Amino acid sequence: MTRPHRTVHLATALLLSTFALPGMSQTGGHAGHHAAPPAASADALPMAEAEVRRVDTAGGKISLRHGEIKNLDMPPMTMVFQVSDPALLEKVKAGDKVRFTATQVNGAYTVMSIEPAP
Ligand SMILES: [Cu+2]
Repeated sequence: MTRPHRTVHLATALLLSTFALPGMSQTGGHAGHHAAPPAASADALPMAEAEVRRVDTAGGKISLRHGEIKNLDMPPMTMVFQVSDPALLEKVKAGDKVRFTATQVNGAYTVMSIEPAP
């Protein structure tokens, strides 16, 4: 009974080539893919605690002595973060105890939200 088996494979090949054709004919599809917004949203990130060491408003960076960051699998340490919005740096100053969320954006650790600790 090799005949039905071969028929199934032929049908699969036809199906695959049918699905592949529309994608190959789309010349503008690649650029559109890269313009897609990042899946990460600040709302979904867990809050971490930190003390502000230095605020670099001009450079858009902040140095934090932070506690564990669960979503980044990072132990407590002092390090420099990028910020997603320079306006975040206006809310805090060196010495402040803060709560913040962070994630990786294009490989750089980035603060997505920050607020003075209650
Ligand atoms: Cu760190």
